[in-house]
Amino acid sequence: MSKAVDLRSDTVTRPTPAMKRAMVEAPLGDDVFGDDPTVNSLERVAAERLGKQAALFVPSGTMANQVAVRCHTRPGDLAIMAEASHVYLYEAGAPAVISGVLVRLLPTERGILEPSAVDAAIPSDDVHFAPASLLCVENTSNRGGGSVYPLERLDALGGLARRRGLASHLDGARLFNAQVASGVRAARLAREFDTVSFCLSKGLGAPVGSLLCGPASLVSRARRVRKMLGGGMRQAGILAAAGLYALEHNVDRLAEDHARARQLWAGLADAGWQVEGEPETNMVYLRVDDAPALVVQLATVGVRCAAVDRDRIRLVTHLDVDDRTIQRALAAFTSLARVPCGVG
Ligand code: TLP
Repeated sequence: MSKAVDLRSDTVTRPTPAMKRAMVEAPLGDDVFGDDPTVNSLERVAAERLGKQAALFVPSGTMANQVAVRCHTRPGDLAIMAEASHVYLYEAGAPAVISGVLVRLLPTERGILEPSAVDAAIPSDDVHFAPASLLCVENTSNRGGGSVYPLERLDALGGLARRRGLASHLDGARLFNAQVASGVRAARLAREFDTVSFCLSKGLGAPVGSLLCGPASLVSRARRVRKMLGGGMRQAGILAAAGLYALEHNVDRLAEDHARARQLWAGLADAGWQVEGEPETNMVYLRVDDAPALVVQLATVGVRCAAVDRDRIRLVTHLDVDDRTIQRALAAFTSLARVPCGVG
């Protein structure tokens, strides 16, 4: 049987020969001493691309977010975010453990926070209440379907946080997908936020790494928190080189992933599957009767995907998916249509 089509996540991509060459050829040093030239250039380029003073290279999106939460809060503070947010749902309870913060979760439509709901969730300055010190926003929203925040909404949320005395962090794991989908540059999307993280190891196709970008003073505190968490890496330039390559070559091509997600969505809808809203970026969500059972069945016909709830599966397009693999995935779904686990 030919190789399975892997639509579990855009994290599954493997570096291309050209990216590997850039990694092998990168000048290296010891980044904990601050002298890895390739890490230093990646941090410079990332800060510039995101319109912030400085950036810190970290091993994962989770670490970027959690270092940000730690730098923006004190134990006992309240952090406000969407109930669908990765920082809360998929980071192993880190806000409680690493930062000792309470999390206030807000319901959303497709993961997009309402400024009025955020405003109403900020407690008054009263001795009974945990003081709110941080607002986290996720763009694109993963569980929201890969949805993209309208620029005005981002500006409103960042502005609201500032007015109410909260710091703001943008989880931009897929911010370049948002840039490509909206036509608004990442730096502009992040403008009203104090800090922004983005991942190299998702749609951009690098094997490892994320950046936390923000004011120089915060980034220098973040460097110490990264060390505390064991994220200080030595000849990390070998990884940073992949990131530099990704930023140079793999941003604009995200449009292809978005087009393929729409193609997959339309094909599944035509075949009678209960698809959620039309993809804005690289994710397709389906409602099904029994998601874990369907994932097992799909694996037997050569498609790997993720069950994100009992009744919901996610398919993600990425650098290692081409038009032919979309056709193969659609054929596999069709071969299963109108079986008990699917919704036919
Ligand atoms: N998301 C992963 C899983 O953890 C769910 C995926 O396959 O989508 N922020 C957002 C919005 C993310 O989607 C992710 C990864 C992260 C942060 C964390 O990145 P990593 O996996 O590098 O820690």
